[in-house]
Amino acid sequence: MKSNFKLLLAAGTALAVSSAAAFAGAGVDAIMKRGELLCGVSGALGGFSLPDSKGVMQGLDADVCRGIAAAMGTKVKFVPLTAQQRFTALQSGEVDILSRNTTWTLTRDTALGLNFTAITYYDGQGFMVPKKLGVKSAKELDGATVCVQPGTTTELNLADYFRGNNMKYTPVVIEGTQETNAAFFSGRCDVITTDASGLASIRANDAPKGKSNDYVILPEIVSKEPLGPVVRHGDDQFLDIVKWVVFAMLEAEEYGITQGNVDKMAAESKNPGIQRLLGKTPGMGKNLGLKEDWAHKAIKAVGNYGEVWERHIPPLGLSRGVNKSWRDGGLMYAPPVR
Ligand SMILES: N[C@@H](CCC(=O)N[C@@H](CS)C(=O)NCC(=O)O)C(=O)O
Repeated sequence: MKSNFKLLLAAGTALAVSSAAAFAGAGVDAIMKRGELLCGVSGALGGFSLPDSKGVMQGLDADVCRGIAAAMGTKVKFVPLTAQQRFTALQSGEVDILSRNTTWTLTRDTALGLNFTAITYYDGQGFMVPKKLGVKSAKELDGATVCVQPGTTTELNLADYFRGNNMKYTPVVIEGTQETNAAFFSGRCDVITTDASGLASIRANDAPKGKSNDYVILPEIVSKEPLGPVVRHGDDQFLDIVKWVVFAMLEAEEYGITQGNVDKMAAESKNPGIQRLLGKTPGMGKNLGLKEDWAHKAIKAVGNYGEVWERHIPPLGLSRGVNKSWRDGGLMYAPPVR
């Protein structure tokens, strides 16, 4: 029995290795042939991905995909996915990439057959309660009913936090942001928990009209939630492209290259780093298997990382904090484009 299992395992590994080799670049080829990047988003989270009144997907996660598509010279199509659906959708090829407030963890990066690429938002999990409960700290939540979404790190951290603090809670597990928020705002649970950015978004966008100040986000941040785009195992070229488009957006901010001045910078700048980034000095594009103006196109489409951030996140009432560039004391740091 045991040796059979080992054999099966070996066969499985061999298959995985050979299919990975066969698929090198396959994702990129498919995207290029289709002329469209299929980007899995939440679609229900203001600031990250939410359609505007014209039906155009807006937000930081959406713009990351727009930047990647621009660098590849393709269109982009957004596919809204719940937390529960997202990994299967990526594994099955329904989408090419997830840019969907998704936390980088070891298990997701390995056992799920996925590759995290870069961190586009440093976050952490928090709790929100109605002000009228008079709760000031998460330590006072013993016995609470907590609304939480399935298939999230949130669910796991919640269990860890309450166990670690010797507190009890009753989870109310509901799939889908709108459904979860509705449950919270109608009083089906005392507390809602998710990424702090998600809480700010829910308070700003989903609270009953004029009532957002009736809800408070408690001061405790109980986990690390590094959020960023995810791709499938097996296409290193696509992994590189996604990673380096994000890094290019960060590096553009370091150089002061913006959506407004990128053409002028490309034409006039004598800075060797800028010339390399914007393809004036060739080589970077070739290394990625893209045209030399890949980063120029991405910045032209959405701006640098700071511009994307400023466009979408301040309306949630959040300040840049650790998501500032390392030059301003934050954690956003890109390896050099060279
Ligand atoms: N970052 C966490 C949580 C992400 C998450 O899915 N959060 C919820 C609440 S903000 C969400 O986006 N739900 C949208 C949906 O399921 O439609 C994770 O990767 O597991």
